[in-house]
Amino acid sequence: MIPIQFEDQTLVPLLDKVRDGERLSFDDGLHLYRTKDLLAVGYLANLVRERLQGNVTWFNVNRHINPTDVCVASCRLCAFGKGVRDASAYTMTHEEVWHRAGMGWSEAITEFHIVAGLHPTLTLDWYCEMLRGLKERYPSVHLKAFTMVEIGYFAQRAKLSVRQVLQKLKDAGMDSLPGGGAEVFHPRVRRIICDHKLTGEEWIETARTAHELGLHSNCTMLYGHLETEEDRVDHLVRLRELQDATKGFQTFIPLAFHPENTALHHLPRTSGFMDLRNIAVSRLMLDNVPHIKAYWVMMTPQIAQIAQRFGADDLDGTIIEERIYHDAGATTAQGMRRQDLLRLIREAGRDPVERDTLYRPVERTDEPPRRDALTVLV
Ligand code: V47
Repeated sequence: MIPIQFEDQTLVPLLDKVRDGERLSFDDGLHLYRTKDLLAVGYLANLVRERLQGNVTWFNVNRHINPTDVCVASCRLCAFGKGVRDASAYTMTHEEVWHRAGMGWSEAITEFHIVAGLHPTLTLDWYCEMLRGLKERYPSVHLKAFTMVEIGYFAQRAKLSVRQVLQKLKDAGMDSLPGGGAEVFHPRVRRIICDHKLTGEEWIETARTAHELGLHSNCTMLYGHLETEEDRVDHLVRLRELQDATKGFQTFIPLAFHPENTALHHLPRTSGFMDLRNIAVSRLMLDNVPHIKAYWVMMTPQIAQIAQRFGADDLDGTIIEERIYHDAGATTAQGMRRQDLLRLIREAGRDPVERDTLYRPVERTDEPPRRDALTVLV
């Protein structure tokens, strides 16, 4: 074995644990957040990443759709949600959603990522109809739709249980759920950044129910606002506990807080150091979650590329049109071409593999793209 020289020698016991595949403790997590030796943390995370995923970096060809930005929650962390009477707010019709879904490059999209504000009058039936219409028009496209927060809100409005809501959406075509809305579970932080959202426990229980119904989901953590290092480790440990029970999480996405146009605009943006550390620590703490996603819109393509050597094994995605981060001041592009994703991944020395939402490799041939995914595209 090649001898490793860590600048921070106190990390050597963690190297032994990681090499032995031993689970890291809460205190180990804190240690990883507090050391200045980022390269050592990255080295450890890379060991786990390569053990789980080899040299592969996964990417996908997807489109984000945000049917409405009207939101009753008015979270301090958010720049996307608008009041129902706000002149700049929008709500798409079903036809607009279906049409927008088909706009983009001439590439066969495998996933629609659908997230919206908590709209006070749109009904559960409206969302089910929207999903059915998407499935009818784009039958091969996976519908990754609605955060746990939206699910909780639908249940409250429709006076149904979370399980009933999830079942109805599943029957209408929802294939899996994205990981948003988790923020940081600790109630002290939640009270300040998103006081009208469901609690951390409710987020966990909603995810548990989704997994019990056979729906996969992702999970996230929003960092770089008012949370402490303990809050972050606590968040990761709680996700790890649920994953032990359900195995339903596919990927974890650390999300860097963007303060512009939010009620927390006085806070500084996260640094590259912090972004890479969160990728690495999550890879090390979430030993049972198969993938760690570097979301380039949020962390820039440059950092997302380096993240492929700090624990990440996924680079999401073509996206095409992004609103949540751009409303909060993101200066990254709206979308990325497939060939640019390939270039970024290859330059990082990784082998790009296109995936669908469930991490099955997607075969591309030189034949024309599938018609069913491209009715409006070409
Ligand atoms: O839930 C909102 C966060 C999330 C801000 O599952 C903000 O594959 C930073 O969850 N600054 C939505 N973050 C994005 C999300 C996501 C993204 C990419 C892939 C997947 C996936 C999920 O963005 C929200 C919230 O946590 N957010 N406002 C802000 N100002």
